[in-house]
Amino acid sequence: MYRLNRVATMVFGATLLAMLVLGGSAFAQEEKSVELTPSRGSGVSGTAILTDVEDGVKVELSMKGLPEEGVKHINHFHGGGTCADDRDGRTAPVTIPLEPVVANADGTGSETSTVEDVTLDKLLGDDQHRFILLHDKVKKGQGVPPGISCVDLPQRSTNTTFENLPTSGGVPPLVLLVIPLGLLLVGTSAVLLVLRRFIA
Ligand SMILES: [Cu+2]
Repeated sequence: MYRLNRVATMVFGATLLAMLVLGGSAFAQEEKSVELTPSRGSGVSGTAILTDVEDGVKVELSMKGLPEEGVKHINHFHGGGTCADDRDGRTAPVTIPLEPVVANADGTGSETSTVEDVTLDKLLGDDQHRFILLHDKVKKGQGVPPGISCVDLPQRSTNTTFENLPTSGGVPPLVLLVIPLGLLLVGTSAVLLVLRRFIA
């Protein structure tokens, strides 16, 4: 009786710990990498890595092929359109500004921003088409300069009216981990409870 209780406690404890560790790391590692491609013949391309962090989503932009050293390139999330629209001259509005990218001598440039109070799921799964757009050099009196590099963000939500992008991820990995571990926990506890009653 005493031993069985101890075993039950240990199994329960170990399973709980595994759930926390696996669940926690799955959350921390949730990230999405997308490639920006040149617009308007700019030759400017790059990578954006979006990562779920504690207070929001971290956005790391790494560009190459920037034409002029020291030039500051503003860039944003835009919502309600696509890169194709922008390339056709119909640019959807800015929804989230990011830190500017400043060009190095070799044409590279990067920035890191944290979009607060949002999750990757929400950013990718909301009911708006979002894209990241990097703009040309700001000139006085010109307003927002044209986009020179762009990427459409994948949308993984199914409960929206926008259906022209295939849903990719399905159930998030965290849920996939927690469900079997939860079942294991419940199952083990139940077996041990029955065993305990049976022996006692
Ligand atoms: Cu913009």
